[in-house]
Amino acid sequence: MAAHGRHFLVRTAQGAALECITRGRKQEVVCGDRVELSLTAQGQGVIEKVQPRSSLFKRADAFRSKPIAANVTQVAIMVAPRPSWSEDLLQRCLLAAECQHLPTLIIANKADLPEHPATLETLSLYESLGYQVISLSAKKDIGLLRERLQGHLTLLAGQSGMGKSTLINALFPHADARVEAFSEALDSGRHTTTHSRLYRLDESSAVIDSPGFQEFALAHLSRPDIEAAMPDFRPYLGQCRFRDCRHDTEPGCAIRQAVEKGLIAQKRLDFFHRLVAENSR
Ligand SMILES: Nc1nc2c(ncn2[C@@H]2O[C@H](COP(=O)(O)OP(=O)(O)O)[C@@H](O)[C@H]2O)c(=O)[nH]1
Ligand SMILES: [Mg+2]
Ligand SMILES: [Zn+2]
Repeated sequence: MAAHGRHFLVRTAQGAALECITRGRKQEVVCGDRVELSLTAQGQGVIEKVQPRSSLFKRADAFRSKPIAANVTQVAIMVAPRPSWSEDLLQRCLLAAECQHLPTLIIANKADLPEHPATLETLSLYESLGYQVISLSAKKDIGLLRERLQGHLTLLAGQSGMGKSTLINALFPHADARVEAFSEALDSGRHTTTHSRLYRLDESSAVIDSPGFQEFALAHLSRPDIEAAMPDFRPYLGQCRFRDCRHDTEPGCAIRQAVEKGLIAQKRLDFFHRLVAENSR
């Protein structure tokens, strides 16, 4: 239910919340994991084993992998006009979800602000790629979102300040007091969420609130991984003259031709080149 460093809160089969630790440093446990426990004499839980995962949403820099949530079945990415949101970060989250074959939902929050239409305008490109956009105001009305969460373990991702915690509060006004206390101890008085935390809607639906991030490296992805995770590139893959085409200055590049014809947005090709350059440093 909650993960912070080596401290965890685990919901047991009986529905109780148990404070747990892991045995070794090597063992990586993240929010959403299903685990096997043992109890110490003091009644504390020790995580012995992590069950195989159906998905692992993660980022990674050149040095280490940073898992964010396990077993999620969809990723909701929240953006909002104030503070300004990063289109580059949105694209990275969408790509990370595609790599795990996870459906996504883009939540355009703060619909009450006058800059909201401009946000929707920017998001129309992603809608045209097949990504779903839901427009709402977490402060006023979460609209149809609740039904979109049914039957899913949803990861709520986004930069800090977008309104993730506000949405969580609207969805879960009666959070478990014991879990809250544990969570507050982890955040140690800070106003921002510093750890991931799972909130249960019902037996088959839950949402994981993750700490906001300002960067999202995807160093574990190769050029073919990145290409395959871009739905607008897919129809043209394998059609370039050279099999190892970088879609840069090579003659007979099907991707570049699609950009010239307006079938792929220039900023998507720029995004692709940015990621590939980062990963080959
Ligand atoms: N105008 C407006 N402000 C919002 C809305 N949702 C959240 N906020 C504000 O945005 C700020 C950041 O919200 P928070 O939930 O802490 O964002 P988080 O960092 O993503 O968890 C707070 O001041 C919220 O009151 C909304 O729908 N409309
Ligand atoms: Mg927050
Ligand atoms: Zn090419």
